[in-house]
Amino acid sequence: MRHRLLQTGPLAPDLEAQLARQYDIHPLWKESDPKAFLADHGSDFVGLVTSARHGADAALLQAMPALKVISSFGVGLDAFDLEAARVKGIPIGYTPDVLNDCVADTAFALLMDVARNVSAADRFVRRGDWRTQQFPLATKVSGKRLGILGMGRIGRVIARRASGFDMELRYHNRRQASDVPYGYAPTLHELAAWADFLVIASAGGDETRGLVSREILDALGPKGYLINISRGSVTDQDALVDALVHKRIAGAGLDVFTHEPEVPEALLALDNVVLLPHVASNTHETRSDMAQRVLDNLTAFFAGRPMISQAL
Ligand code: 8YV
Repeated sequence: MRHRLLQTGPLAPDLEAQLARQYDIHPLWKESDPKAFLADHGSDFVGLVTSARHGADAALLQAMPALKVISSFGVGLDAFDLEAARVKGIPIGYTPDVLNDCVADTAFALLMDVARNVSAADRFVRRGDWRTQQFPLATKVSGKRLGILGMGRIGRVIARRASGFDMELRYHNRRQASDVPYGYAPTLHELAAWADFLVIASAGGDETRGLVSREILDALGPKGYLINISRGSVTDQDALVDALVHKRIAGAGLDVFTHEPEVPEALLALDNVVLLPHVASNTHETRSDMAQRVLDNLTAFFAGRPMISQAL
């Protein structure tokens, strides 16, 4: 008998095909009234397949009394009610590590782009402005100071990339990490005041909400750049927009926003901002590795083994 799983939202076609081969899986988002469906059938499912984007809230967990396991596509856990899952003793499989390289690469793509005006220069050429104008000077990256908020798995890979650019590096984290050689800034304010580039690589969720506030942006200052490949929630987005519009910081490279896919209108007109549609992990290679981890976590759980990457 195949295990019955519930799926919260669409996933890559290959992953969906694999899941359908191995499990009796039901697409919740295709139901016209998902709440009513859960009330009638929630107890049929032993597993939940979801993603960092869709997560699982307390209401969903409550509606699935037979639930034994969650397998999530993505590393972020901010869309999960972790306490509700913990109380119910439901382990959450997720996909850390396999996306570190691509997310770190994207941090550097944004950093290089916003400092050297790559996207803005591309727009300049396409508009035909090269024929009549000189493109303005940009900001040097090599040898500059890189501050990283969050020295976790992804922060560490960003730090390694920085050595190729001969950058000076410091970080701020809840706790100082004993196993990295970089300077520790005891406060985020200190880090921002020191850095030329501040990269947000911390987790999202309540613990980091609004950490990059107006005061932090002002500490970063008119020559400083902010890069965010984590979650929009880590910044006070209104304060960030205000700082960018009034040039109280030099620029920003943003892969994430507070209410995706909404992007503040004021940012669209700014040449000192690079905007990406939350694509840091979106490469064929990494998405395939993440999909495999979703499957491997489930296989391990149903074989009675610990999942490969288990958050709870
Ligand atoms: C995904 C992410 O794009 O893994 C995460 O936490 O934010 C991204 O890799 C996406 O959230 C998957 O749903």
